[in-house]
Amino acid sequence: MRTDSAEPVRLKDYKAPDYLIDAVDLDVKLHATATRIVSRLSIRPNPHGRRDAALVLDGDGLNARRITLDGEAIDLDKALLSPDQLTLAAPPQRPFALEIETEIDPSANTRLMGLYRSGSAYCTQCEPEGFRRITYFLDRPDVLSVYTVRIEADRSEAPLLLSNGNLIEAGDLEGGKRHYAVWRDPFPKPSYLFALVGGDLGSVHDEFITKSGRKVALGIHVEHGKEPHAAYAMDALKRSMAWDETAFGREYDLDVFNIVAVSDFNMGAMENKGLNIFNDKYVLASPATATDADYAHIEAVIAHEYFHNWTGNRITCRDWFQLCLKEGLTVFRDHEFSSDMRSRAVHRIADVRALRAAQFPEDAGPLAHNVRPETYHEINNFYTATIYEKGAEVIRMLKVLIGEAAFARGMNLYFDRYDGTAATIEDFISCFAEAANRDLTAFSRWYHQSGTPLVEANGAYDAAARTFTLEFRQFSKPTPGQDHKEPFVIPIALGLVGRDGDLPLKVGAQNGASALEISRAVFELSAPSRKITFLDVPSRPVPSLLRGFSAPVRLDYPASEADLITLIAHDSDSFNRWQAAQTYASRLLLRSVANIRAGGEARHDQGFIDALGVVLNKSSDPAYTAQMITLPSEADIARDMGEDVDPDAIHAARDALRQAIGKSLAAGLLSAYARHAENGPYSPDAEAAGRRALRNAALDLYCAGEPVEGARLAARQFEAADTMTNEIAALGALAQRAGSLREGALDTFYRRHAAEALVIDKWFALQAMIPETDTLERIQKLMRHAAFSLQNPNRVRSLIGAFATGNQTRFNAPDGSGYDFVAGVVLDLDQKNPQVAARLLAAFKSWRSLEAKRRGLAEAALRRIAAEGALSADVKDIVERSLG
Ligand code: 0A1
Ligand code: ZN
Repeated sequence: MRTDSAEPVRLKDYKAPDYLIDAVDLDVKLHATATRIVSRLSIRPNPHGRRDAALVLDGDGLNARRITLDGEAIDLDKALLSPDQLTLAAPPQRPFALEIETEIDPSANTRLMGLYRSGSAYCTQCEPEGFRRITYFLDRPDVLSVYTVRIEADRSEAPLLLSNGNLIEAGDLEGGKRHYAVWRDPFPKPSYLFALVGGDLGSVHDEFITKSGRKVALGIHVEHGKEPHAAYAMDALKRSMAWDETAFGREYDLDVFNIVAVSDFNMGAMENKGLNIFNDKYVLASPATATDADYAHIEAVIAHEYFHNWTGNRITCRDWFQLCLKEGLTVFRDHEFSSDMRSRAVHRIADVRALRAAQFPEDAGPLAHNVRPETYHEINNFYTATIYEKGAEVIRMLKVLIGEAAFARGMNLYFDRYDGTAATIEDFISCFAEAANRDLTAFSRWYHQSGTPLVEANGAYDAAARTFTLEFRQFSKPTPGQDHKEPFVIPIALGLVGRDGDLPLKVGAQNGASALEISRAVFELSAPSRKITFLDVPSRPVPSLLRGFSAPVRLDYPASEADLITLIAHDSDSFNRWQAAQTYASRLLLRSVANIRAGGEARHDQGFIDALGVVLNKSSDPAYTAQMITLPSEADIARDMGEDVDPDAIHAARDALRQAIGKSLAAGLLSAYARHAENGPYSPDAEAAGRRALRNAALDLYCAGEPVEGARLAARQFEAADTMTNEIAALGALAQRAGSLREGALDTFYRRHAAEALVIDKWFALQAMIPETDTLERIQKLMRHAAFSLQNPNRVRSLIGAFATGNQTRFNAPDGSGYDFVAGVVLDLDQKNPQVAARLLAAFKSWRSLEAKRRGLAEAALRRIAAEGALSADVKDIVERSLG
């Protein structure tokens, strides 16, 4: 196993490569246990590198059988060769050809990096450092090469042979028993974008005509029999291609675009040039097997990988410190796409919920890191919510600050100037500075400083002067390695809400603020504190701050409960109407938590419940209403507490509020449930999905308030459901209460769907999240279930991942049993798949914010892992940073 080197990789040590590899010819003979790879590299000294430097190629567990330099064999005993490196001490200082033959065992590759098998298919995953598990190479993103790939295999085992680019030749061998295909990708690319697939898969074909009239053959390749389940992905792909042409002016550039879905994949999907490889969870969908959320994820991930063709592939990253250059930007682009395809308001709420759930805790704990990190031990561990989601938020802020037109000019400049190169964040930002004619140095701190800033705001109304003054202060706590922070540039979109809606914003040159500082209703907080005074304000307004969540910060404004009710009812900004309801609920819940911990009861607040009742009855946009009536999650409340977190008290407080809402609004919930019944054939579109979302959110609350009646309703829905959305929602409602109804429904669900692995993942996850004391025992039993396997990342995530991240009370069980269990699985899994093990371990990221007893138990579990002798680099990095 590759273990950690003591020294981290540092951004400041970046040096251009000493050699370049212009062309790579790969000859791959697929074999289950002994795949032969002959790699012919056209190498030349880099004019920008050091002369006479040694050539050091990366490997990872390799074994070279033969090496030649310009046709001359190199004595393997004399070459500086190890499984992890191939060194030519004095390579020619002119172009030369190096040929290397390696043999690898894809069936033994349980790390799912490099060439591995998923079922009987062969596939690859090379980002970030998987290519070196196939052959020795300069496995770094700033070495761009043109690849020609010949693949040979038994026809019966692998009738389908794919690689990047366009197919240039194919044919039979040995009378048709074997065959081969040659693929050529004319676009120079880094090794992490290389891909190869061989297998017996079912294919769906379509085509797309680009805006300049070029025909692109589209193929999606899935397990035989699942072809109809690829239709939605194909539709999403065509919409993505069209959208990138209109929204960003980006056209597809090859004659073919292939997507392959596999069931064993460490992440969501991978953007290999012209040959995206997907976790099948993000391709396969049918109404009976996929929820509306699954459809939305498929649309988003298909788009994300496709959009990488420009942001990631045509313009790639100079080094892995620049990961957010492609990931943050591509997430920004896929968010925009989904917002255009669906309701922008609802989408924004979902994105912010996800950001706060995954990124805020990361930024507040020991794993906090910059959007553009400066050191790493293991790059696999930097595919994080900070790089992806916060990276996207930073770009969104940039757009808010400089405006749409300058932003579009900056993007075009970036595409024009950096196409075909491996770029940096500085390159990217320079395009917007130029386009907007503005110094973005201070703004760039978002890339260089970690942690979520807190913005405190206060408002004062002066009735005599008819002015309203807002004062903002920003605070940033120290994060690992960063004790002091410079102020961030925080765009605060805002409005003042009066009795009849938004008031006009008039700003005077007072208190150091000038009219210029608020353009397009966006206030730029770029200093530790600033004031702004609004003029001609007829009566005390309610400020609506951080509209649309214009910056990834925590906002603290002492709005009264009456103010929050005003915002819920009248704010023109749909995000802030939702935010006001969340803020109200969160305050209420935090007070309940304090009461419960002091031996008292949960708090009751009819004013809040009535406000929700009004929202529910008005309900012109069901998807939005569903978001409005969904309370902050237990993890949200824990995050709002920040420290001394007691998950049991949080659960009790939230449960009590759900019960109170369910009881008090029972009639309204039932009526919303009835009004939003299915009214036609299934469609996954946002409108129909929104109706189901509201109906199921209403069912959930109704079950909390009226458990007996609710269970009856849920059971009826469970029996009658012909969509997975309705079926799993009913099962979730039934799972709220222990007893034979729940167990019977779980059995029925398993029998109905035993053949559908992705649905069985849901069955595992739902049980893992039951907040009851015997859940851990249930999970241990499920780990022995025939359908469970530690080898399959989706299974691990569905059972163990769902427990560690979706079951706050049981993962954080007061006796430490949840921590011990997850730590044990991490250690087992580390032997097979370190990357997935390390991700699971990151569930401990908020351990320091727990109350003292749990904190001690979580720390002990982490220390036990740290004390293990043979940890992978991945797990070692996470455990050391977690304890650091
Ligand atoms: N670039 C992919 C994500 C990805 C990253 C690493 C992987 O394996 C270690 C796989 C996929 C994306 O952003 O979609
Ligand atoms: Zn990506």
